[in-house]
Amino acid sequence: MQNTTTAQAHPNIALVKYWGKQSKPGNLPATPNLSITLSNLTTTTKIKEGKKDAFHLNGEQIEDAKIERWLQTLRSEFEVPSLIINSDNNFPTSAGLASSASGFAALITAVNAHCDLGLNEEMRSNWARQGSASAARSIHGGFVALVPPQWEAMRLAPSSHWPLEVVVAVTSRAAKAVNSTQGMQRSKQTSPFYNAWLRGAAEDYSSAAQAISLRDFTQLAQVAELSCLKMHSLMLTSNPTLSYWTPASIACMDCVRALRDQGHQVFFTVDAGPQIKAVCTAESRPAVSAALAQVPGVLEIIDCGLGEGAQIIDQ
Ligand code: 2P0
Repeated sequence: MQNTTTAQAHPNIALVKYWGKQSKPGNLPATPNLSITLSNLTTTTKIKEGKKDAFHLNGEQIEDAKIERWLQTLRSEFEVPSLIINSDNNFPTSAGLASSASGFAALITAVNAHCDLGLNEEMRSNWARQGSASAARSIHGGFVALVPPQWEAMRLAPSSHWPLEVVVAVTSRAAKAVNSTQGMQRSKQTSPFYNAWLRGAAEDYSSAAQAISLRDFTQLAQVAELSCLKMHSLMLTSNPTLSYWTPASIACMDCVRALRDQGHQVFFTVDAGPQIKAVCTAESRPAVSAALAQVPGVLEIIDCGLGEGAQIIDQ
């Protein structure tokens, strides 16, 4: 075993959303979902052995029940010593930028290498999913699907297949009040639209997968925006309501629609937070970045390409 092992992973953005879990164990999504892995936004996780487990996030030691439970489950199958984990994000944490996705993907990748667990990509994806379902997708780069029956993420296509770009408009850096796990549970229990959401997901997934395979931007834009807005309808109709948007989030969506009316290839997606992700072609990216930067309330613009999967960078 080595002294320190460092892994990196990128967040991913779902184009067909996951919002709701199956009742069985294993942290299994209720619906098929599909994402793109980003570049530029990065989680770097270093691990080494210690006398007891300790977790530092962005330089501060914190207690994280999710990570503790996850380590306990991992230790029920493997010999894993006490670990000092240092995880740093170069982007806002817990603010709808999928820091738990890149976090668990980097963590299982680091632990696997450090403790020589012998996990292949499918197995790492399986373990990442048990920490956070969206993390299963960040094991891979490019276009990624998380689908039944295995619920281990698989790469649909590499980044080179269709080098889309993503402009992230940050409208708030505050951590969200209700985390995704609690939010999903609330939506499942209380939203009158939950069953309709389940019924529509397979069709949305197939349509998005086909659009990616054909590089059909118009079809992908239509299905991805619809999946996003259906998910936010579930959120808004949960009781108590889950309202993740700021006024600037809505203004950014209008801005993206206006850009599309001007002929740009761009669509938006929004996760459990107030940031807008505008997915676009390389040709439209400068206009999209410039227009979103002008929207009142936008604090920062982050331009990303499509990124690679989780990997060891130092051991
Ligand atoms: C997604 N999100 O598909 C959706 C869209 C947020 C909105 O997956 O309970 O942190 O840890 O499995 O993976 C965020 O949920 O939830 C998420 P858990 P996770 O990207």
